[in-house]
Amino acid sequence: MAIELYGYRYSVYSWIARLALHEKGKAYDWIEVNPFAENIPASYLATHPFKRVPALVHTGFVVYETGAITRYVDEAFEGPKLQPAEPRERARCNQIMSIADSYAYWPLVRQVFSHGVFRPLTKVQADANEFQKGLEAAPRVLSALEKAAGEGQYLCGNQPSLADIHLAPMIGYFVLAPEGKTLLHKHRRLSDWWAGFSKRSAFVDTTPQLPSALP
Ligand SMILES: N[C@@H](CCC(=O)N[C@@H](CS)C(=O)NCC(=O)O)C(=O)O
Repeated sequence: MAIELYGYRYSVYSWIARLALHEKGKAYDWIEVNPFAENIPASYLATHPFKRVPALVHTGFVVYETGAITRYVDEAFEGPKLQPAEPRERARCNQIMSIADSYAYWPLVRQVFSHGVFRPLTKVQADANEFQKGLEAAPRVLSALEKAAGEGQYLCGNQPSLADIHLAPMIGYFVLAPEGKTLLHKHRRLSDWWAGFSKRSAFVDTTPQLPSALP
């Protein structure tokens, strides 16, 4: 059963979708789409009317929105279960995914990583004010995640779940800024989780290769 994943190599949400497929052990074809480009193919715009990535196509079934994709991957295919069955653990898993989308993505990725790491690397004008705003917003997000995380090896117990898969790429980009790493290390649970999860082969294998610094 062919799976096609449309994504952009540096996109954190595409990374989440790839990570879910790797954790599930499902092979897929990768189709590169840069959502920031001006010439996005019309066929992709028909697939994703909001011009974002990723989108997944599985034997004619199209799904976009990363949480919907990863839940579909978990529920449609054989492999390790990536969502807790127990209602409270499952609610916690969904809560962490939603915190990541609603409160972590913008400051951690679009402000700290983009303006502190990616733009300087690619010689695109960075805004120090945006970077600072991200650093100021991050502690509240990290404290909330620290509180939501359980005491198991992973965020929701002792098995990896979609909560880990949703949050880890965002933290992965955030800690590339030394200031981000310092803030993460103020949180014991999150630091311990990060030290373990970031070594998983699915995570290492899907980590985007950032462009090397341009002269
Ligand atoms: N709600 C979407 C968000 C996806 C998203 O924002 N993707 C970013 C890349 S990480 C994107 O396509 N950005 C293009 C833009 O902002 O124009 C999801 O869950 O998939």
